[in-house]
Amino acid sequence: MKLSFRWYGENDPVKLKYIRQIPNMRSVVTAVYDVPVGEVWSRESIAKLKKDVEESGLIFDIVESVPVHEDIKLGKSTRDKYIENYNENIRRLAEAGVKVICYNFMPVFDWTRTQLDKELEDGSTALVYYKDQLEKMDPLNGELALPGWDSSYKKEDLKALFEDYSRINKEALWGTLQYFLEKVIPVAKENDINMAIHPDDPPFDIFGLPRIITGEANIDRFLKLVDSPNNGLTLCTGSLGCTKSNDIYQMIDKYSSQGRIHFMHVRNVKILDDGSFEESAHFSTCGSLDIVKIMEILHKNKFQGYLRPDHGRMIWDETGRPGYGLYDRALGASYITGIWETLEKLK
Ligand code: DNO
Repeated sequence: MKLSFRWYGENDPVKLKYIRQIPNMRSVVTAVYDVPVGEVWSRESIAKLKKDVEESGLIFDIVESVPVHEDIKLGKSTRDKYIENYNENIRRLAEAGVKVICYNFMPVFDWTRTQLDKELEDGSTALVYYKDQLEKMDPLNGELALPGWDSSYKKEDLKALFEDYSRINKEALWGTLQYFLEKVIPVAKENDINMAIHPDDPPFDIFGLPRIITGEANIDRFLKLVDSPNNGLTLCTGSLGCTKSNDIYQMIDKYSSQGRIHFMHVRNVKILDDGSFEESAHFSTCGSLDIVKIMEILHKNKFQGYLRPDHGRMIWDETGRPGYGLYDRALGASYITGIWETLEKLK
């Protein structure tokens, strides 16, 4: 397992030197943030990231995310230009030593939560998804801003995008995904890069927008669209595991034994009776997922990919980007490292 930590670049209050001080830390997961979605990343920006990360004593070899332009998902006539830009990003990142690229294929919005600062029993705050709150959210008013969302959309852009998506169904989205993969995976292969799609979070339709990377049957279908090891997964335990309809352990076992998981996002969630969920500390008894069991499965299957602790709570009065503070993610990293070390020693 290659332990890694997400970093949002030089404006991130979590400094690289703090990340370096987390025991067993290896790689920094980051991206170029100064370029609009769909454009080519400059070699200078990529080189700067690499330099910053390496100077702090860490490795720059995994990127999250190279986002996919909506025209590609919608199958618009402009998609070929954006796919060529995407392929150019793959080539440039490979030149810089990157081995894995994480991306997603969620229409319009990336991960969605309904509240960013829900106070838990212990006084920490966490990201939550409450069904009743979601019903009251209006994505079209342009005022919602979640940490994972592209904030460059204006009200009019969102309206136009929703209209575009109202004209395509899930099968059409599968078709545009296949088209994208058929053009991108050969370039990834030539450049020795593993592509790792992130599942939809949460793994069901929201705001009437279609979502397809949601569970085992669909992931089986996804992996066959282009049946190559370069076409793989970011397996996010919190995304797929926030609904009881997914057997997260069975999925991790199956896809890691097939060598198709290139990146693990490990986080715990507490599933509530009505299907809502709260993000919790990584420790198993804090949420509904058995993190030890997850690590045991990966260990049994000799997982050698990248793994990062995913969202953390805000603890010890830390402020900053919700889900991406230092302290709770560092606790998560240490917990995961402890489990892995124990499994290694008990071998
Ligand atoms: C959430 C993240 C996602 C992920 C993208 C990948 O915290 O895991 O935003 O980076 O979906 O494209």
